Amino acid sequence: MPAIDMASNPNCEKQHKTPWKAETVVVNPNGTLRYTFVWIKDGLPKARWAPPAEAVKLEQTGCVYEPHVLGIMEDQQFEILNNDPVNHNVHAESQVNPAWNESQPPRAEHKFKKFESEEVLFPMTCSVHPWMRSYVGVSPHPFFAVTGEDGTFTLKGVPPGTYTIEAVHEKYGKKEGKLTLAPSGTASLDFTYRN
Ligand SMILES: [Cu+2]
Repeated sequence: MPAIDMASNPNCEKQHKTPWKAETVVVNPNGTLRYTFVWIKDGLPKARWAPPAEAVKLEQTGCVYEPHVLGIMEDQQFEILNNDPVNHNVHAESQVNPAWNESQPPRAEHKFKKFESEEVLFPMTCSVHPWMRSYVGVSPHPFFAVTGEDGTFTLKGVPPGTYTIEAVHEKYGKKEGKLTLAPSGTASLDFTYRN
């Protein structure tokens, strides 16, 4: 996790007591990998899942995107906040969904966006601050998660079936696994990345 040099922008730098570290590869204390997007890639019955009413939020605080990796459903509200005293330029570098690049001044109105199409994963960057980077996974269904501080992921309410589960990490790429879930059952799957 190399430290990020924010000296070019003192208004960003002074918001951090210690230098902010890049979140590309975050290894948890138990040796697992954080910020890996995990989702059901294949095997679900043909159905349409309605997106939740709540928006998924992406915040800019101290010139850092938070969270670093997020999942959102197709057509779900995506809310972007600038909590900083500086101008940001939010750039969705999507390839399936239309890309956009819009400035967001300090204390500006929150931005509300939607992504219409499945796309796992693409970067959100900032054209002002080259170190700012977040990743978005757009899913047609609600069965996705991002690994956290213990490296686990949980997909709840999945109908019984046989599935292809995919893990996607921004640096180490994609891994696939198969999993069969019995009615009212649970199942587990491990992914291993080697440097
Ligand atoms: Cu920025």
